[in-house]
Amino acid sequence: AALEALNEAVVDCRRCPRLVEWREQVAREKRAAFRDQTYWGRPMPGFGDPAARILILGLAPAAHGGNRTGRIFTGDRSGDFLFAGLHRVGLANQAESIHKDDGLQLHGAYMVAAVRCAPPANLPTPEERATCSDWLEREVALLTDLHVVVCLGGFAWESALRLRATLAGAPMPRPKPKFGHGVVADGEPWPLLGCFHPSQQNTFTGKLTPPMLDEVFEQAKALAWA
Ligand code: DU
Ligand code: SF4
Repeated sequence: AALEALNEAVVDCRRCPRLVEWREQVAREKRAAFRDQTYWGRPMPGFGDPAARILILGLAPAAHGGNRTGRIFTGDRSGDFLFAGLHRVGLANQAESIHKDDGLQLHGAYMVAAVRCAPPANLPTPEERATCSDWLEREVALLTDLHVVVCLGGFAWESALRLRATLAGAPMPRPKPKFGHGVVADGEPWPLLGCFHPSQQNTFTGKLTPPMLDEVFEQAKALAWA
């Protein structure tokens, strides 16, 4: 119930002027191209199992993915790749994520974006990341069963390192743990596990393959249920 209340609050957030402008502009202009559907154009709530042991941390919603459908990673190619993997390893009840009411459920996993509004060129600023981290802090405080955070890409990795430092009231660790696929950064309150981002740039070029994704999810499950 507390998670639901948080999600109801986050969808009304307007703290980042540049992102508010962009998410609404995209929704206005592109609604015509998807005219059979409503176009979300608002911040992205978290999604998944409230008893999650695995948190999957993304970058920010894609303009025509989550920003269109209103559910994280839903309706774009990154999501197709990601949910197929989550289904293969038993963390999702189905492989497809098409729209908000398609019956998808996660089991043992929860997903959030480090920045919850779609940014121009998929690139939020450090200031936007810092502003939005307040929502992330509040959300992880409610996910009390977490054991590991899977960071999709270097931006999520950086966000998670900063989040841990904030929660500990400590400065950023030096040297900073370097992001990599399958790399673990131990630390309180949970280890971080790096995973290449499932963007088309990585999946079309073979930098991230389905077996590589499964391997990281299996590693996450081992950390989560050790
Ligand atoms: O009403 P609801 O948000 O669909 O959640 C019903 C029930 O299912 C609640 O215990 C959360 C859980 N759940 C889940 O395990 N995974 C999901 O992806 C969504 C909901
Ligand atoms: Fe609010 Fe985060 Fe969106 Fe900024 S990115 S407007 S903090 S939800």
